[in-house]
Amino acid sequence: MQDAITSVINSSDVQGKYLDSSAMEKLKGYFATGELRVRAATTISSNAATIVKEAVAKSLLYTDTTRPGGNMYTTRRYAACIRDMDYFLRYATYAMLAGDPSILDERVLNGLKETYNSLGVPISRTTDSIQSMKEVTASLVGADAGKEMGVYFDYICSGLS
Ligand code: CYC
Repeated sequence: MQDAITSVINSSDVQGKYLDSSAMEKLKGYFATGELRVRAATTISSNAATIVKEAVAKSLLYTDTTRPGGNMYTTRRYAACIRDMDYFLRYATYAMLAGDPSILDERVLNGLKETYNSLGVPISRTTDSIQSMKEVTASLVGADAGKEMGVYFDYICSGLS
């Protein structure tokens, strides 16, 4: 896992250089948004269940996915789906705090598309539900932090597509 600081330092290190002005600008941007990130993570962690619940209501409930024959049908599968959404929210929050998406590649996306395909989990429904979490989260944490979280929700969606 990397974060905004280690990724800037690593890329200077491979070139054997001190941080140049563009690297410094990246760091400044990260530090300037530090409080925003921490505040958003606090709000998200105390509202995680509500965020998932509202996103399910917006994108999955009463669709063919929850009806007999749908991938969320039976409580076992419904629970697996809610759990996956909670994973996406939690890991997107970690990535937003770190200012770097690498944790998503390593711990969420690695092999996920293949797993979903083999279990018949519909990818487009999954990305719809992630987009709904993005909207619900933005309405809770405000536009600036919502935009920052959006980067990582979108990253998960592109990794699945
Ligand atoms: C299943 N989701 C799974 C499985 C994995 C993950 C590995 C197979 C094993 C299991 O059932 O637990 C995902 N596991 C993860 C992730 C991590 C991990 C991301 C990283 C922390 O350790 N079905 C739908 C919805 C969608 C859904 C659209 C929810 C958004 O129709 C999810 N995932 C879903 C379902 C299953 C599943 C229903 C169970 C499928 C089955 O067993 O038939």
